[in-house]
Amino acid sequence: MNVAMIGGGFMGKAHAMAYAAMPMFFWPAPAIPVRKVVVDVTEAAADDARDRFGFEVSSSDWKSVIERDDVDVVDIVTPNDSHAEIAIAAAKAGKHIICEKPLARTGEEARPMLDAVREAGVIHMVAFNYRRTPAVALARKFIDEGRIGDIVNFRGTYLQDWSADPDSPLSWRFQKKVAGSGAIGDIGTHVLDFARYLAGEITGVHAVNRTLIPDRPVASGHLDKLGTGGGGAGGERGTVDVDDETITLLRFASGATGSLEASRNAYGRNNYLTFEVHGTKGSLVFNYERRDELQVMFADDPADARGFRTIYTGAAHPYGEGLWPIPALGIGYGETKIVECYDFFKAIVENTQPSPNFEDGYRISQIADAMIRSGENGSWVET
Ligand code: 4PW
Repeated sequence: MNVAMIGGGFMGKAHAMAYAAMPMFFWPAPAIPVRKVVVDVTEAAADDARDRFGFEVSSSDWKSVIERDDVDVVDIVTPNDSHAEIAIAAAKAGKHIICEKPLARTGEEARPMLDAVREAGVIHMVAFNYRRTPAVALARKFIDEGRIGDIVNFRGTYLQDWSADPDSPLSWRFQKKVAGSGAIGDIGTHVLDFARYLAGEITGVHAVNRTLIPDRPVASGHLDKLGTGGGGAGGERGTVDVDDETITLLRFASGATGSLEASRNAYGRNNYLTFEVHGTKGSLVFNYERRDELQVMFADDPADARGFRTIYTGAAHPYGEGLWPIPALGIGYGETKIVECYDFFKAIVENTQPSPNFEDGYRISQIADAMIRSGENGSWVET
């Protein structure tokens, strides 16, 4: 199945690796992803991505690429401001689509993307990859089996420090016209995906949002300087017009309550994506920085054995048939993208919509919008 990947940066590397590796892990593969065309902002950048990521051809013209008869799948790996235009055009061209998260800068921008894929009848996915960590899928399995009873609370975090230094570059992630929002849309949406996947639909939010670092050194070049640390002191600085942290209360349709924290100002927290789910019969705890592990507590354990214990995921757990055979051999970021790729191509072959898809992406963008409104008016906002 021929793939056109639009964008060749940090996430382009992750997606390209997944296309190459997926059949090695899940065999026979539902389909073989062919790295057909890679698109970047200039011919030189596209040629470099072609050679580095193993695509057959390169282009700097995404509009002509998505019309090619030899392209089956369009993979949108560009900054947020171009997701909608590319996705709507790809849907009209009848291509199946995977789009990096967040789906769009706002719910209003996401809605026509959902309408377009529904109208075209294509398969669509939004790349909230972390739910495909086997330990996270195991948590969902235990919840579905009733092992922790009815969910009472969800609390999630996504704390990072790659841009906690005020002299780290002004990534597009800090510019509203490109990103739409800051920590809320870039990392808070991952927590929203966990929350909806594990605890169900969200009906209300009450947010406190902040921009701790009001300006940053202007970055050069088209590639995002994500994670390059400081060093920009003394040069031209640009305004940060989005949030860099949020603490939000959540209400769920089920009656459960919860909280979400997302911050770029958390020195010492590298990729601290966590959840803790409490139910009427037990609890589940996950920390992406220890992603082979799921902490479980089942209240129906014998009284003298009741407490958290650690499950290390392996062959007996979700996706274990394709990943590494021995528990705790190590799930990496790459494996979450490989699993995501497997589920996407399996959905295409079986003609069934995967999750999360553009409907999930639209809902999450709506909830993110509500978090921003709540932060502005200081009250609960229904979603
Ligand atoms: O979704 C991505 C996260 O997994 C973000 O866009 C950047 O990479 C920042 O954190 C990680």
